[in-house]
Amino acid sequence: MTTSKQHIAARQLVAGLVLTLLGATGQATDLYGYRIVDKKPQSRDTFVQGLEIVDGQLYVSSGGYGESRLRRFDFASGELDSERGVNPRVFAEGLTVLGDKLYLLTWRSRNLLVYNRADLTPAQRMQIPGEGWGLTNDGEQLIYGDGSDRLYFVSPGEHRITRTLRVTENGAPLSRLNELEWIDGRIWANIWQTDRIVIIDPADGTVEASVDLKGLLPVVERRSDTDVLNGIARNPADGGIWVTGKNWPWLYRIELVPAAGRETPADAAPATPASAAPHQP
Ligand SMILES: [Ca+2]
Repeated sequence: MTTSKQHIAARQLVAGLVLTLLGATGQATDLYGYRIVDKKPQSRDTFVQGLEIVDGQLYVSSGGYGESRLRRFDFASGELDSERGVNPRVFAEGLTVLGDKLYLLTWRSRNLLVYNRADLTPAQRMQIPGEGWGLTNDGEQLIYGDGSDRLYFVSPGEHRITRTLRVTENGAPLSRLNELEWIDGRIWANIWQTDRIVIIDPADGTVEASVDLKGLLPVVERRSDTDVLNGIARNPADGGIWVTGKNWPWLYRIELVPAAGRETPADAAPATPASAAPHQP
């Protein structure tokens, strides 16, 4: 065999192996783009860490030391319903509402803060072993991430981690999982410092789909403190999917559009241009 033929044969062998692996694991990721179908204004001082819509109300947590807060709005009108500051030594992260409680993660305080949903008064706190990033729930358990490729399921009644899920994309660990949303039996996750959302099978941690949101916030709308895409909320009333970013002026309602034949997810979604602001998850 000539050298060139050997190269071709080797390439065919590798391609065959890749196809075999994809076929065997069923991990060919579906790729999506997006279409904007609606938008609502958001205060530009909102360093979005948690976003959720429950019973017609939008819950937003905003991060920063000395600036962290929890806000609740009437989603239809956009009117502020309630606001609560957080201990200035705490950096607020993701939030979720489950039953009559609201849960708020902290970045490095090793605490999950629990509030009474009715009036947003503090109720109790749960310890977590490490950092806190994104938070959602599946109707029974809390699900949070710590910036790694792991998601933790927490029993709110027992105050303990019941399960750890390793998230993989095409067989490789996928880390920097940030804001989360439980949608139709799947976990949607922002990937920190990218314009990408992934859709995860909670049974085995496999990334089933990748959504490229590049260009969602127009360049002309960006300012020096505009930070990365972060925040996913499904409106249970109509199934609408809303996304936003840190210090973005808009919440966008999007629909997914299949992006067949696009480049690989890693190439398709480069990070949003870095802003002057320090980056925190
Ligand atoms: Ca969310």
